[in-house]
Amino acid sequence: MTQDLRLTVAAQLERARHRTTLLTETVDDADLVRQHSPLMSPLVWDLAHVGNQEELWLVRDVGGREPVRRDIDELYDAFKHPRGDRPALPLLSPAEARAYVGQVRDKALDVLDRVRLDERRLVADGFAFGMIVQHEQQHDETMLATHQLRTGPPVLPAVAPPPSRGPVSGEVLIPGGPFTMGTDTEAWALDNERPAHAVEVPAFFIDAAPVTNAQYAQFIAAGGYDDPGWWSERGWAHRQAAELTAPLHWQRDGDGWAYTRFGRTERIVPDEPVVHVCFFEAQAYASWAGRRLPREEEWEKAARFDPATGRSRRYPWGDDEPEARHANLGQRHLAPAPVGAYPEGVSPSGVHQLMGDVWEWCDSGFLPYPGFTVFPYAEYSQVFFGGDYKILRGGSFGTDPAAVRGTFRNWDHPIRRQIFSGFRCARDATPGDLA
Ligand code: AVJ
Ligand code: FE
Repeated sequence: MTQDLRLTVAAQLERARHRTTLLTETVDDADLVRQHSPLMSPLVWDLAHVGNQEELWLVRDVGGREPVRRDIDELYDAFKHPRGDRPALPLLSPAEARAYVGQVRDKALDVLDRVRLDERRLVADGFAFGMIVQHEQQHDETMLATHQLRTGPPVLPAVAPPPSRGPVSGEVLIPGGPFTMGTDTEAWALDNERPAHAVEVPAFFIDAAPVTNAQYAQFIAAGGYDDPGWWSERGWAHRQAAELTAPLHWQRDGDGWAYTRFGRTERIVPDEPVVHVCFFEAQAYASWAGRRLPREEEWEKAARFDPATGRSRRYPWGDDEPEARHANLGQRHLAPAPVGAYPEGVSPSGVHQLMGDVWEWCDSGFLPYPGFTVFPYAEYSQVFFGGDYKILRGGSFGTDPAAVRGTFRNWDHPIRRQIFSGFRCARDATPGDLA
């Protein structure tokens, strides 16, 4: 068991590093140090920051070893310098950053060989290693978003996502009653996913699939961006100030739309989930459609609750780890897959594509669950609770399976849309629906 776990951890660290390497070796040094958007760090900052977190947790804390570099912690502390200021810092050069992350990794693997995995809660079930694997994969998704914002010819390999295996439309009724939200048993779950607790969720309807480009284009064509009636007050103010007229990266193409993705321009694919919309756009679409966004507990119940057993599953399809047949995760494809592409990933209630493709905005703020305790550090979750954030669930095509679960909680400001964010709609069930 222990040896198995060590091998699993080593393989996961290796997979994350393989991805980091792909994202940082496909552009030249000038591209690595450039800031492609004020919202994003230079790629070389993410690279060294990934190494620095690994050094802080695995080399120094778990391993009790001497620092690899004692002089750079402050440069790579995300709380010390906002993203927009990072290009001006005396950062490690690309060559220095690569050497640094390599040295840290060698030491971390040595620590992995020697550490007793059951000695401290921090290392039980390999948690600290899993946290660092997830951290690197999270920054890899951030770096993928930076790639999407950079200009120039394509550099990343793009394998087309699988086709739809059949139409999926309409909505699904999720019965009212309690379900278990969050987890006590998921070994690498982060503190904000804990503890497991019962939540009473009244019956509701949720879309069987995420909202597609074709559906979203109808909202635009119907004048949705010009009618404040569909928008919240704050949403409309933002729509005006930011001059939103369509999802990020969309451009007019004759009577239709095209988008540029990772350097390739093509017509929008009608039955692909819409991506690169902010919370306010998602909310406006939902009210135009006579619907609303799901609340976080509704999303999780639709994804995990099995009405036959009353149990909450790890994933919509069951308890098995994600495989390519279940969901569009892990940057295998550089786009969401069309609706209907993953019949094997469907939830017990018949909801498709909850995991992968696009992060789904929920109409909930980021708050601790009852009984929350910080573990292992307050700056992952706690400092963000109650801030100006909305929850996103399910992961995107750019999220690694190691960095998402049925219980995983992501959050961002409601105006953000450089992330791979989409949504699906929901509505209350009325007594008539249940009769
Ligand atoms: C959980 C995705 C909001 O990227 O800001 C990375 C994850 N925390 N480094 C982020 C994270 C520290 C975080 N999100
Ligand atoms: Fe980080």
